[in-house]
Amino acid sequence: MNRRIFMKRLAAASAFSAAASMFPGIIFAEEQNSNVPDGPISWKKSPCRFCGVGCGLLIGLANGKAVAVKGDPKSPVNKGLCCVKGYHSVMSLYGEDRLTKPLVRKNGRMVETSMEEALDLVADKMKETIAKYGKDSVSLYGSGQWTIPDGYVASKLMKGGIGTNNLEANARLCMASAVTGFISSFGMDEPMGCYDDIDHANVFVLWGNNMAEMHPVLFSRILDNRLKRGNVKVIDLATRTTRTSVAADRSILFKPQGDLAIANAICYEIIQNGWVNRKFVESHCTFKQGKSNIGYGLEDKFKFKDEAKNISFEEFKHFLNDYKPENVEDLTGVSAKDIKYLASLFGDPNKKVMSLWCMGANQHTRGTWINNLIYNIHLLTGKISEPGNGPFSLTGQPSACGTVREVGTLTHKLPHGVVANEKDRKMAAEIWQVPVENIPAKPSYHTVEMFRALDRGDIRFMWIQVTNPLVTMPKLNRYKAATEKEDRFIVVSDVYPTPTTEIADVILPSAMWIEREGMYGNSERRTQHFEQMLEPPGEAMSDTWQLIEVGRRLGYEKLFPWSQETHIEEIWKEYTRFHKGKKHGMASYEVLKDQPGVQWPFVDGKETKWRFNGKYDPACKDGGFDFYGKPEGKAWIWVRPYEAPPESPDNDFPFWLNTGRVLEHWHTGSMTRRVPVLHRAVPHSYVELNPDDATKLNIRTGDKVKLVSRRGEIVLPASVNQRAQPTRGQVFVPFFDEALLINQLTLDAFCPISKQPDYKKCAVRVEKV
Ligand SMILES: Nc1nc2c(c(=O)[nH]1)N[C@H]1C(S)=C(S)[C@@H](COP(=O)(O)OP(=O)(O)OC[C@H]3O[C@@H](n4cnc5c(=O)[nH]c(N)nc54)[C@H](O)[C@@H]3O)O[C@H]1N2
Ligand SMILES: Nc1nc2c(c(=O)[nH]1)N[C@H]1C(S)=C(S)[C@@H](COP(=O)(O)OP(=O)(O)OC[C@H]3O[C@@H](n4cnc5c(=O)[nH]c(N)nc54)[C@H](O)[C@@H]3O)O[C@H]1N2
Ligand code: SF4
Ligand SMILES: [Mo]
Repeated sequence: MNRRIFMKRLAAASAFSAAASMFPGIIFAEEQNSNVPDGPISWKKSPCRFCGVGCGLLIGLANGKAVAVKGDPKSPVNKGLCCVKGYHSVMSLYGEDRLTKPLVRKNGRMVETSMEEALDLVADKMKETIAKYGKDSVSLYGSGQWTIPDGYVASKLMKGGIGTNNLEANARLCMASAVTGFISSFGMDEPMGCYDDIDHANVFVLWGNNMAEMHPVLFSRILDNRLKRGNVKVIDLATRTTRTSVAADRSILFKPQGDLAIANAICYEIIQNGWVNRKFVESHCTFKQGKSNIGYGLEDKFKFKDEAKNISFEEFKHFLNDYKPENVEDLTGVSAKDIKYLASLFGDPNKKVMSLWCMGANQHTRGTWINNLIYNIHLLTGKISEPGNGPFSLTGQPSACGTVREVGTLTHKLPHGVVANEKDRKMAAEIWQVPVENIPAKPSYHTVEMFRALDRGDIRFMWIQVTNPLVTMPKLNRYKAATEKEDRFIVVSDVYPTPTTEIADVILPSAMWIEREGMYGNSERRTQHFEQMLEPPGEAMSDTWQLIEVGRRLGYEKLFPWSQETHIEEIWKEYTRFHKGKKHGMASYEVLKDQPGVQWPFVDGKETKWRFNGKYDPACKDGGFDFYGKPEGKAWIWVRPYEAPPESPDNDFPFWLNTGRVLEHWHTGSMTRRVPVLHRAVPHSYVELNPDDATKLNIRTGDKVKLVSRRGEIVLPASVNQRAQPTRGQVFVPFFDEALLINQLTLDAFCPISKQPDYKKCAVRVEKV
């Protein structure tokens, strides 16, 4: 079945299931029984392939096929539960149009070829491009859905072999602000706490994330605790009323970008009311001031360097005078009373508070800042690094932590280090057995800038694996045009045809998830192994092995000495040499194979649940709190002001455009739209309007609506009073539908520190068609 037929079928199924779209979330089950085999089913463990919760699954196998899924009762993550995507995950392996043969563009047409020839061509093209334009003209763009071995091999090939830092991953669009938030506040990446915090906290503050749909199994653990313990409150701070808000005890709606002022106002109240945990702050924190008016990265080759000036507590207190709750009501859209209520929850010494956040905070032109500000609140009150008290940054993808952050598949990173640090380069050079001069000390391009470089012609070759940027990049029209320019060569490894494979010069079919062996690392520092359970279809090959094959063809045989049978085990052994010691030690291959996931730091056979607290973390000095990522073991409390977003509604474009996801679909829908039950639940995209705005514009559910931004326009059906509701003056569009590309409208402004784009805010006009 070719791509056109697939799109037609999608459309037909949408029409057929118009009823389903009126009852979003209701699943039609007729296919579910059609595949059940008569014979015995064997069960093998694997982490879920979808979100960063990282549920443990048991995959039911029969006759060489995956036929069933159940939650793994032994997994401490989900204790036997799954969400609808997890339960249907194996069906996404069996879409009729799986890519099984490599395709190569010849005279404008894609023609089938053998894997050997396709890999030869990729390697030849890389060599040719490097010879003509230099090392920094080739690039690799990967993913938080890469397995850890994929990412490790990618880093070794690009940084150790070729000698370019042109390696990035879609997690730049997702987790970059979380990383820079951690690094600037604590000097080390990844949460101090873990999911067990949920079983101890009394208050959960969600900072603009829709947990009921995006981290559903974890959210159910929160609700479960509320039911069992009674003394639990969930506060949904958000810009949109979602299923999460409805389940919460309190829904507090704020204006986009208002979170910066809310967090500062909470700190103001905490100080004014004497709720600061003085002993904790004096012993474990220092105060810092960074730069202000830092820009939005809208211009090419944007450069920014932050500073960290020492300031006193008194200076910090003085800065907060601008954030008296009464004075920020307009800016935030939140009443002083509600801000004071929030502050009182953090301020109450008898309450344990957990903050949770995801893309509302990270996809933000001040994403690093809002991360810092949430930490400020927890640090001022000393509610951190102990069971139930913790700021917890949720990850989106199954291995954004494991692969992109821990292996470090970003331009500035190395496994367990950064390219700018000579010691880190030396360690990598030693483990990789390459001359240290091979590894360039200067980062090159972050994701948005990498696509801009492709546009300019500074980059001429790009290999894209496990990501679908022609749907998910902001300001898509510009970056799509970049891929189509003369003398650009694009290789795409995927499992299905997508808008990204459409622009490719070579398409490599990949082995998906349990068709190969690998590891993922989830939100709570948990590494999970899965074995190969199925044969990949046709000539499909794992992404790891594709990279190795091309690496060998480029002459780096010595870097990739492993056999196909044992390479994952050997890669793991080599990789964990980077992470020795009490602060980052990882479990052995044997332990990972045996356990339903292991949390690092894994020290003397024991997981570390809470870092920076000597009661739980063997790396701490003296058994007390020790923020050892920073000099003097002190965490940094930052002055971070409110600054306006780069584009706000005005007369010409009077609405905010917010974008995101829905429960049933995974990102660009390439996998979940091929699962009939998930597709029918939400068959196409839509624009969600506030009912008051809809009435004013005379728009009803199903009406066609045109959205126009300064960058593009799109026509979609309206959705009013259905699943969720944006605040007045805001519309929301999910991005799973490749036929309705909302990223043609979004803005490519980013946080100058993290370089993560803000997909949650730009200005649009809304017209009834
Ligand atoms: N079903 C499903 N689950 C998924 C995914 C999926 O595709 N489908 N993807 C996974 C991935 S990779 C990710 S990154 C996560 C995303 O998980 P979430 O972040 O929970 O989801 P989004 O829909 O991207 O973002 C939604 C929220 O952004 C908030 N927001 C908008 N503007 C602002 C603002 O100015 N400030 C703040 N603080 N908040 C704001 C809104 O309140 C809105 O509810 O989901 C993961 N889980
Ligand atoms: N408007 C808007 N845009 C956004 C966001 C938003 O909130 N709003 N969120 C951003 C965020 S947080 C994220 S994480 C990104 C996600 O953006 P993408 O990563 O671009 O989206 P996915 O659909 O996850 O793409 C994964 C691709 O890998 C393919 N695939 C699946 N398994 C394999 C495999 O084993 N090997 C290979 N080679 N391919 C495989 C899938 O078919 C799919 O095409 O989107 C970003 N873009
Ligand atoms: S919550 Fe996330 S990890 Fe768990 S089953 Fe659902 S998609 Fe998979
Ligand atoms: Mo993400």
